[in-house]
Amino acid sequence: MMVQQLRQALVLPKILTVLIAIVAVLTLGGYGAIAASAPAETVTVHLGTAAGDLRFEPSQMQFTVGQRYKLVLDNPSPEKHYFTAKDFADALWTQKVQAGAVEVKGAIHELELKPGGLAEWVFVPERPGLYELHCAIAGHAEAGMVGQLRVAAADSV
Ligand SMILES: [Cu+2]
Repeated sequence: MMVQQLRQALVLPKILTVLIAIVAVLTLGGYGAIAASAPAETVTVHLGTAAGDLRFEPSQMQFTVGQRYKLVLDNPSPEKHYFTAKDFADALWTQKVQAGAVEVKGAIHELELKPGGLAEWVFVPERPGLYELHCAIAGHAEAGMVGQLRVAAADSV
């Protein structure tokens, strides 16, 4: 009887310690995962249309300083297009550009998308302003393949 009580007295704290450790690992792991995938707002822009129209859809985009964005660019049209917005690109911090199995880190100014192409540009705007966007293929901007990227100042809370 005495031995059994002694065993229980020794085993219970061990079980509690293991349970506390498991809870701690799960909690810390959960917070870590949340931090790694901090909320990025997804904005999708089509370069051209399936019918071959020379325009961006949408052609007006709105961003806010300090917010993390995932700009999804695709090309549903039968020809290649550019997403050219150099001043906009200079006013933000690029985390990465992902296309297929390749991830590019660092500054970027212009992306070329072939028909059916898809790229994800993850960035954080740093400076407010109104920036121009155009397709750099000869004649496309003139035909209407232009847009505006507006970056608003962060809410002063
Ligand atoms: Cu174009």
